[in-house]
Amino acid sequence: MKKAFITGTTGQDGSYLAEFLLDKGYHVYGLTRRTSTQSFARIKHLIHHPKLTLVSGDLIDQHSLTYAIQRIKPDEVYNLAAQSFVAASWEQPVLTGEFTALGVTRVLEAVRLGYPKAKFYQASSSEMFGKVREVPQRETTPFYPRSPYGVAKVYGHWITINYRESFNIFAVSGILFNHESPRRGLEFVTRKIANAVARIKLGKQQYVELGNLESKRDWGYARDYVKAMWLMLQQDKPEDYVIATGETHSVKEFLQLSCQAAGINDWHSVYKHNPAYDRPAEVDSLVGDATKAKKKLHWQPSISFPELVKLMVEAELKLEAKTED
Ligand code: NAP
Ligand code: G4F
Repeated sequence: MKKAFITGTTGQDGSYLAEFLLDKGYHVYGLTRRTSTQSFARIKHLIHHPKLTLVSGDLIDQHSLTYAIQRIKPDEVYNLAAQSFVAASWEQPVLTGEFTALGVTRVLEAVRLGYPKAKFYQASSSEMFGKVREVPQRETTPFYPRSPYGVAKVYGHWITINYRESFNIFAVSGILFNHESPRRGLEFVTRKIANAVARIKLGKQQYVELGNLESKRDWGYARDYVKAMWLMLQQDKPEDYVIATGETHSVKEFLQLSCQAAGINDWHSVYKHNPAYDRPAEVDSLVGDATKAKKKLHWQPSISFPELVKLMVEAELKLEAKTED
């Protein structure tokens, strides 16, 4: 039986990846950090699974990581944990650097010292392309990060490559473009819109306050993207891959389609601009070229942009209909 160690198990991607690997018969060890209230909402349906073991630790605590990997001897390590909210990275730049940048080195050190045979996956991000140098962005496109988060991810990306080249560790970096789902945190724009639109439809809220409606993202479905992570670790050679849909859409389009899916005729009537959500430096437009992943991993997205929006709005309508404020 294969063993996988996931950091960030309680997050959007970690929860889908845990499900995916458990379905494949893996024993999954999920790192969780100690908090005064538990953050298990996304994995509550898996908690009693006989092949899921939760392991206590933190990206900031080297010993907890090294000890876990030494003990578990995992075949695969997925480093998904991070301070992942771009807007918060200007408010907490040092913490973002600690978790999102140095945290990667700590997990790599844990692999190097604890079990160097483990294959390692790093959750890199299209946010590294920032002020884009090329359209569409591919594996060879130079980076120009625009936030402390993006800068931290560039560090994580290069330290992964460095451990591959220095210590011969099977370490890969997946450069994933935005991927969304009903499990997305409420602070991210897609879930924020889907949830607000559902609440407006049900009479629980009047409007949604947003920042820049013109920025564009290459939005895919999170379930598809965790499969790509696994595929990268099943290859003979460790290589880095871009994972994206190849389509870009604006925040405005997301809002329009969400209103349509909820049966709200005029999106202008439910929207207000709030400059508090504008960013000190914006990533205006991202669109990825996943040709390499399609050729070598035989990976492709399973749903379209309108299907993703509909899926998210329908999930919020269900959720909000059964939740009281
Ligand atoms: P997410 O929902 O915000 O999950 C982040 C996870 O990291 C949570 O489980 C969180 O634990 C954990 N975490 C944060 N700080 C930690 C620490 N110090 N020690 C241990 N665990 C810690 O993020 P996601 O959307 O699933 O993304 C997964 C990874 O992919 C992240 O690295 C993100 O930066 C990257 N990424 C995401 C996207 C995207 O579109 N989703 C695109 C490219 C790259 P708690 O539950 O305790 O907070
Ligand atoms: O949903 P967002 O916060 O995601 P962002 O910044 O693209 O980051 C996400 O994707 C990255 C991959 O490219 C990941 F690495 C990262 O971890 C995260 O998952 O914002 C998307 C866009 C931005 O341009 C933002 O300015 O939406 C714009 N936006 C407009 N109004 C808003 C809002 N974003 C948020 N969060 N909230 C708003 O009210």
